[in-house]
Amino acid sequence: MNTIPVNDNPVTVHIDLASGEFNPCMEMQKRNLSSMVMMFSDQKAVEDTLKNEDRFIYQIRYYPFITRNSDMSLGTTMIMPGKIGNEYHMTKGHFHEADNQPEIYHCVTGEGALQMMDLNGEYHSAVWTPGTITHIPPQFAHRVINTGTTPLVFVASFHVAAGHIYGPIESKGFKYIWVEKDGKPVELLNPKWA
Ligand code: M6P
Ligand code: ZN
Repeated sequence: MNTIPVNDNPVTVHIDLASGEFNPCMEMQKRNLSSMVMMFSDQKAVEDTLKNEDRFIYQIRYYPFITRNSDMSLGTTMIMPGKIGNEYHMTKGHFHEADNQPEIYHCVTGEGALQMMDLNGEYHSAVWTPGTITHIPPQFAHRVINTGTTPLVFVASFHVAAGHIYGPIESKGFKYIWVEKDGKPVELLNPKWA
């Protein structure tokens, strides 16, 4: 990671809504299938895909706005269209390390869904089109799914101090999975939760 500049003055950035490209950008991260093997429910489909390619699933870009006494971060994520077996491409999904940290997600391009779940299994999902904005309360894990045929881009606004926890999602996933059935996206009970 580049050194984060402390800047008490206003900062303006530019985002290309079609690609999620961000200028200036402090950090970029690419996630390929091999870095999120446990997140997909059809492990045979994961194995078969990896035999041919380590498929590029999504890209994260972000810029932290740090002043001497505040911090905010703005990120974009671009998820490629596609499926692993019948399950749509998606982000890994995470809880925040800090239990008082919310986040706002804003869909700017593409079609998809946001799923949210707390540690007791309380589950919510929201269908997304460009312009949809969802407030994710503290203590809800969050994951975005691209159910369309074009890249999905969303903007995220969060405090740098929120942090990421992936373990619970890696081991048990969300309560529901988003799969294609008869050409349409449907939400099915995750076999790991049955
Ligand atoms: C958003 C923010 C980031 C997050 C990214 C991808 O841009 O919430 O903090 O890293 O989405 O999500 P994940 O970390 O679950 O792969
Ligand atoms: Zn988050």
